[in-house]
Amino acid sequence: MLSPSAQKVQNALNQFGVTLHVVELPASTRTAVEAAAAVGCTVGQIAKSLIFKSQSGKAVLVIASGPNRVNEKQIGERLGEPIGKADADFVRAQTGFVIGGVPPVGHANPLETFVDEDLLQYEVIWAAAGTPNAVFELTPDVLVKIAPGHVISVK
Ligand code: 5CA
Repeated sequence: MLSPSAQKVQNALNQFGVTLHVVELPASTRTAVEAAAAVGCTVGQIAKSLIFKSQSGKAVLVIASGPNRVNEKQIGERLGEPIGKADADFVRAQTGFVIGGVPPVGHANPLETFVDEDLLQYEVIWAAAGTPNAVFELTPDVLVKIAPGHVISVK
């Protein structure tokens, strides 16, 4: 049995017609480093779903490889308006999930999305699945399919 938030992500994944399985782990997957340790992959293979807020109040999703620090200036230029960090309440309202569990799909509102090109080098990657203990494994090509957006260098 998945917790309700993890099940919400599983349901969203099911709608894409791909076979992906959310797993809930005893260990924390709240951060990229913890998630990598919990599943036994490199931090680079963790797809972090980061929420930013644009100047006009739009939510922007950047799916970044674990170690990469997002270059907000560059994303802002690409978007056409500056972006900054979002606070926890904004993340919760826009995605329906808490920080540390924000998944790449299944959000409350559709989000303009940028995908880190560094994720494409891996055979498999892992993403958060709704809670700070839930993740799922996928391939980069499936990520780009289910979370369509601009594939760019984010760092
Ligand atoms: N489950 C893991 C691996 S996928 C995960 O969600 N990692 S994460 O990096 O995507 O989520 C944590 C991110 O949330 C941090 O990198 C940071 O950008 C953001 N964050 C953490 N604390 C806060 C906060 N108080 N306010 C806004 N954003 C925060």
